[in-house]
Amino acid sequence: MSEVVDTVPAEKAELSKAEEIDYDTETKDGEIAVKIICLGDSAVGKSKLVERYLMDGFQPQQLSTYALTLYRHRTVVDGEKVLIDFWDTAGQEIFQSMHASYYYQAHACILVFDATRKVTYKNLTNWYQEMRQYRPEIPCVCAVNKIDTNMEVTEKTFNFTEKHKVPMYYVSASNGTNVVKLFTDAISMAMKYKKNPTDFTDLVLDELERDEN
Ligand SMILES: Nc1nc2c(ncn2[C@@H]2O[C@H](COP(=O)(O)OP(=O)(O)O)[C@@H](O)[C@H]2O)c(=O)[nH]1
Ligand SMILES: [Mg+2]
Repeated sequence: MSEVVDTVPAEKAELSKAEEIDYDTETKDGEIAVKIICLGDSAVGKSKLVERYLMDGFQPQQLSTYALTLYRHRTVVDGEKVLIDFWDTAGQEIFQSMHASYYYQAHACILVFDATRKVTYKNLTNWYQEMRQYRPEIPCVCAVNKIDTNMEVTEKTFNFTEKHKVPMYYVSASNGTNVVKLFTDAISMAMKYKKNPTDFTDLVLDELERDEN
């Protein structure tokens, strides 16, 4: 993990700034700050999807500490200024588990699997369960990616959707199908959640912190 630190010294100053965001509050510019995490097996297309959504001019930042990549995006939704940090894994997913800090303060989750590799669908359940341990209430969407190589998959329904009440999006990072829809929905859900958090764990932690002070 520390290899990453050594390869991007020039970006370090930026990184510490990025790390300092408290996603539970507004930014100093009065933006709503939301954190959206991407989860799924290695090579399902998580990074390509974010890059496709953000298109060009994007300089992802390697966050050294947790082996992750941060994509910071600013936009306006319904007249409100929003800062969105998409957190993307940078290799740690091969261990089938992410560090707790990856989940910390996340407002929404995008789960991704690969239409050409069944095992990546099977593993969704593990990712989902791990995420729920840390974030019991956050909205979650699911993307079956690479439909450009397997169009038949779009005829299928998935038990996962029913079971966990997670909407499914049939997408392709390669040709762009449904990518904007996936991300704009995830952003609006994250904003909704932030404005009206029902996350019991958060409330409990807040209470505990208050007691300590
Ligand atoms: N055909 C096709 N290939 C894709 C698509 N999205 C990603 N890939 C390929 O899948 C591989 C893994 O993508 P990447 O974004 O690095 O996966 P990650 O490990 O989940 O971040 C790369 O070779 C991509 O070019 C897609 O929608 N269609
Ligand atoms: Mg990646």
